Amino acid sequence: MRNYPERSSVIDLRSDTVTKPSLAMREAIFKAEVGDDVFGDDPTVVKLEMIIADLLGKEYALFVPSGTMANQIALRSLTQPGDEVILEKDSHIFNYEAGSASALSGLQLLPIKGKRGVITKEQIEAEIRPEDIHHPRSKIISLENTHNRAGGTIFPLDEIKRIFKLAKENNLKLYLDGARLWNAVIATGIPLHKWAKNFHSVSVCLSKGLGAPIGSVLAGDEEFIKKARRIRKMYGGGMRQVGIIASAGIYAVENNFNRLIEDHRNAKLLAERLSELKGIKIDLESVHTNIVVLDISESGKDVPSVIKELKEKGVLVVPFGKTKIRVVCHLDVTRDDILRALEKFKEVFES
Ligand code: TLP
Repeated sequence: MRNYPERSSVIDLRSDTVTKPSLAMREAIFKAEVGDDVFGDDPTVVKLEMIIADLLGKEYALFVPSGTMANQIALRSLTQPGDEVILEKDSHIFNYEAGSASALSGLQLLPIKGKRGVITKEQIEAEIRPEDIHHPRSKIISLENTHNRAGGTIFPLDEIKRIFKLAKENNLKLYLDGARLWNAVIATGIPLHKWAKNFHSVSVCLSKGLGAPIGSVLAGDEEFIKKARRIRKMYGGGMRQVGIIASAGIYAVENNFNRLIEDHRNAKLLAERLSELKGIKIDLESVHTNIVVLDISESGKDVPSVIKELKEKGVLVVPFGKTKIRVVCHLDVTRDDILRALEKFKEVFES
């Protein structure tokens, strides 16, 4: 029997989804006013939707259980089976949503390989289908900001503006998976509405860096949200006294948004120090926010055994492909935890 460290001493860097509600957040949950949200009666959900719609500069917003459901509702609301979605090859929708765009909406996905998660207007333009009965109809361009698999990278606003213009000229909808758009805002100082203005619709997640236990919000115009509400019901995402959860989302936006800068500083420190260790390669220029991706192919070690060794020392991380490991900084890891984690990495890579 191995002696694993006590749970409390574990430094969990697997994702920013692992955070637990603080006492203050739980108090907000405790006090939440509720009603049946399928009837539109939950005042706390309505308040959250209004806050997010306002922040994003959109007409309406819709609270949904997860980022995956937000993405899938958006795709379904904007397409017919057989339509095509242009997206980046490493995007969450293409890699981590269990094939649901095809399974639930009958969509064909057209992936384009980007650089640090960024695809250009020219790359997209080359893939837009001409009107022809043989082709699927190009319908949506979907971007991700920040880009998870590229390591939390920021999609430059100028390129987004060019892509938006292209989308309008070709009668396509531009959609943003903004699960971590909050991080892009804090890293650049560009407010949410300035990003969102370039998209037909946007989703943001409350249960990543912001630290709420559950929930995402989808935003757009009245017609889109009306359709999205129907699809949410179809997908089983219509929830009842869900102000209980929305209250945590409101608390998260009000209290945990500005502090994301701390996660970015921790990620930078971690990336710089880890890149000095033998056999670890990190693209330091891609460390824009709270995520660090380590390439260990030159260490002579394999990913599963590094993960196991780190786990035995009380540090949790996830595999990110055959030779890579992802490390994510968040609300529940302090600078001190980061320094302790660095010591453990040192023991694994320099022993
Ligand atoms: N990402 C998770 C895993 O699914 C990989 C993580 O740990 O990072 N969009 C983006 C950009 C995401 O990173 C995620 C979650 C989602 C959507 C989906 O959110 P949930 O998990 O709420 O369905």
